[in-house]
Amino acid sequence: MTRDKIEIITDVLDANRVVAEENRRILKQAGVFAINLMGSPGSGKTRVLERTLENIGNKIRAGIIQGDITTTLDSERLMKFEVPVVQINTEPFGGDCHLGANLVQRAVKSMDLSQIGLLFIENVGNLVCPAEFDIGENLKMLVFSVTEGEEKPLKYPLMFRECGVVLINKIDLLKHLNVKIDHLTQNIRRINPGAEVLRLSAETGEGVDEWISFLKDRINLYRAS
Ligand SMILES: Nc1nc2c(ncn2[C@@H]2O[C@H](COP(=O)(O)OP(=O)(O)OP(=O)(O)O)[C@@H](O)[C@H]2O)c(=O)[nH]1
Ligand SMILES: [Mg+2]
Repeated sequence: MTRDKIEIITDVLDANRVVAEENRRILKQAGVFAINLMGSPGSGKTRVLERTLENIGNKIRAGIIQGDITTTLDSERLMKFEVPVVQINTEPFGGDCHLGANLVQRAVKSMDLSQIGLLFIENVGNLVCPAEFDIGENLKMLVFSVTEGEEKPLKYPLMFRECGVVLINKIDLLKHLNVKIDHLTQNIRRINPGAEVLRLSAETGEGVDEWISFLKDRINLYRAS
C-alpha cells in the first residue's frame, strides 16, 4: 500500500486533538452525549450538576467525570445520586489546571457506557486553560456566576468564544451586586453571538426548567444525528 500523506503530530494540542477525536468516536458508538463543563473556581459547576441530576427525570441516565487538581470533595457531593462518578485528579500527573483528552479517555474506558446516555465532565475550575483543550465532548458549556463581573467575557474571550452554551449562575445574588445582567449578556454576545445564554440560580432553582429543556433538546438532536 502506498501513502501520499504522512501525518505529523507537531505539538501538544495536536496530540490532544487526536485522542479527543478518538474519545468522541467511543462516545458516539455508545450513544453518549458528552458535555465539557467549565468555569472559574466556585462559579457553581457542581451545584449546577446537583440541580440537573435532581431535575432531569429518569428517562436520561447520566454519568459524571469529575476533574480536580486534588481531592474527591465534588465526587463525594454527587454520591447521593444514583449515577456513576469517576474522579480524575491531575496532581499526580503534574497538577494541570485543565483536563486533557488522555486522562478523560482513561476515565471513559473505566465506565460502563451502556448504562448512560449523558456524560458530564466537570473540568478543573479555571476560566482560561480548559478552553484550549478538546477532550472529545459534544458540547462545551460555561457556568459563569454574576459575582465574577460583567466585563469578564471581554477579558477572557477564548472561553466564551468556545462555549456553545453559557449558564449565567447565581442570579439570586444580583440584588446584592452592582452587576447589570443585560450588560453581561451583551458582552457575552459580542464575543460569541451564536452561544445560547441562559440565566439561573442553581441555589434557588430559578431558570432550571429552561436549562433542562435546552439540555433535552440538545440530547435529542445528537441522538438524531
Ligand atoms: N447564592 C448562590 N450560591 C451558589 C449558586 N451556585 C453555587 N453556589 C455556591 O457557590 C459555591 C461554589 O459552588 P460549587 O458548585 O462548589 O462551584 P464549582 O464551580 O463546582 O467549584 P470548583 O469545582 O471548585 O471549581 C458553593 O458555596 C455553592 O453553594 C447560586 O446559584 N447562588
Ligand atoms: Mg466543582
